[in-house]
Amino acid sequence: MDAMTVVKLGGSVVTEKSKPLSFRRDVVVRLARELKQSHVSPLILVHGGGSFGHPVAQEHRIKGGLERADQIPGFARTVLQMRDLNGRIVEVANELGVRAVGFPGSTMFVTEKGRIASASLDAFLSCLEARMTPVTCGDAVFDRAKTFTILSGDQIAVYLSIRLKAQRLIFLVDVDGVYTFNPATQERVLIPAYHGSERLVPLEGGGQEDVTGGIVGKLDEALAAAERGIEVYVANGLVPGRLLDLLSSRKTICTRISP
Ligand code: IP8
Repeated sequence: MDAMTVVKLGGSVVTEKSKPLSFRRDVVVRLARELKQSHVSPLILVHGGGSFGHPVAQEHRIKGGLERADQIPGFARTVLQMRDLNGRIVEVANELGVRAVGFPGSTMFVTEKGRIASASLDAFLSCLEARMTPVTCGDAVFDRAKTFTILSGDQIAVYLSIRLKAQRLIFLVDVDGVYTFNPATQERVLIPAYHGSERLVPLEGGGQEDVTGGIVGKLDEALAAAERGIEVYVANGLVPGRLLDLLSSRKTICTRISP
């Protein structure tokens, strides 16, 4: 198999985070078009929860695990809503000519204390071998210690990138990349390269309702991939052309994560 590309579509890109269950169809159409135009293959897509995942997960305190039986319908609802979002993304991708097949995270991953402990990748790998594009997502999943929890799409994207020896991992978010402070002006500055020690400005959309840690969680995960030699980028998925630039190895506005 040729060098693998993994693209994580942030929840703040594929949904409007402030409005419950609001799918950004127009954005997903454009991103699918850029994917198609790039001819990149093999390709894995991972997406986040946005307004389909985080509010319901927070309402039922799914991340902390099973404490009371009345959380169970909330767990099931989170899984259902993520399937709904996954289905919509897969549908749009196919409309635009990307041969995508959905594998929601809850169907593949079991965690232990929130970290991936096992992955059933048989069908997922068959999908790649058939030159199709598997689309998975952050999800409510079963957990060996807590019964259930929330697994972020970021952790999944890094796990798959490392396990399948991806060449590139691109995180699409709703800002231009990673920002730090300029202490002199107190202004935020986009950093072209993040090495793990810079002081960050948390800017990714929403923030508080994000049950999986927002930009800081993302960067912790991303560094683990970069440390294994994978090219890792954080770029704005809401600006047309940035994804296509990265996929075409063209210079673009983004942050490269490198240890
Ligand atoms: O948005 C979390 O995935 P993320 C998914 O990638 C849920 O952190 C269900 C909240």
